[in-house]
Amino acid sequence: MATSEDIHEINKQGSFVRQKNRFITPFGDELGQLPVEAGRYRLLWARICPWAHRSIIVRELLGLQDVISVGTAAPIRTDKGWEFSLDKDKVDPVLKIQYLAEIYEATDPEYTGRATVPTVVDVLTGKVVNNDYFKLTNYLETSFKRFHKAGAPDLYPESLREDIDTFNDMLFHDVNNGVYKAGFAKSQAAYEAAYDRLFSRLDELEERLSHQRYLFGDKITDADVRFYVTLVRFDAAYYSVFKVNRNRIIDFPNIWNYAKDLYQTSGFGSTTDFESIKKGYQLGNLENNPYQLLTKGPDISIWNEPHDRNRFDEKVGK
Ligand SMILES: N[C@@H](CCC(=O)N[C@@H](CS)C(=O)NCC(=O)O)C(=O)O
Repeated sequence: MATSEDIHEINKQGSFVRQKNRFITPFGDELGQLPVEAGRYRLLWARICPWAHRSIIVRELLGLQDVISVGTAAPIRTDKGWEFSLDKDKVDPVLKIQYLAEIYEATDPEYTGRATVPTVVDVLTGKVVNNDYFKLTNYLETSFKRFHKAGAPDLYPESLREDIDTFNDMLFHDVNNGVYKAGFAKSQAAYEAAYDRLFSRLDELEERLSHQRYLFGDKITDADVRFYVTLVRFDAAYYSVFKVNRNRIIDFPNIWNYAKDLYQTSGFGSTTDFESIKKGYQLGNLENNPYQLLTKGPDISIWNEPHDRNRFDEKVGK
């Protein structure tokens, strides 16, 4: 099993710094871009991973399941990294690899970074073409538009793109990655700074969601997908494992109902696996959990309880 030392870069102040993505060529129709074709790419993920979960949700919402195939690694990273041990003979049936690292090695033997999910592989060449988790959902929303199902939501409307980008940037630093900054901090000051920032952002978002159903009004956007993947991991993992315990998500009335609303929306709950999330975060780090105990709670059945977010529809007379 990997230790946190292998993978987490820490700066002089004891703060966690995330590695840069290596494969960042965009998808598109211009020269030098990755050609947008159906059946050409395979998206590799692990159910624990919030960065990968985003793309999986967007793929579902947009109806791209037959356009981009998916390979799923087991939730607990091994010493050799992500392993396709959920598959028959522990091998991804399409790429015929046991470990994700094998495809990075085959793509670039000089690559010294980590093999991370999400990873997009070109099945034609068997090479990694993109692991840009930050932009991947945007490519699915824009470059893959011609393959969207009829009636697919516009998750990245042109008129809102700038605002969504600014929001997503804040969300990344303070919330999505904020929980990791608190959890991986190696100094009290770095931990507290991340903790304070995270909860002050959550307080702001609680307020924002008190007067509209979703982050950008009455329709789901890319920003909601990004917020959801952190929310759904919070009480089951981050609250205890990353020590972000001022309060739980279920203690914020608006955020909690919003999270349930999304969970109960097709594509969100169906791709959420609490068992994998708990295992991945709680058992994935031997140093912090030497006896490998898995928490019995929290009760996840409450995610299916009714939410109150329809109240906004009534307001606009729908
Ligand atoms: N590629 C990004 C984000 C994706 C990411 O962190 N994925 C995690 C799982 S949630 C991963 O694959 N980690 C494997 C590793 O760190 O070796 C990064 O390296 O920071």
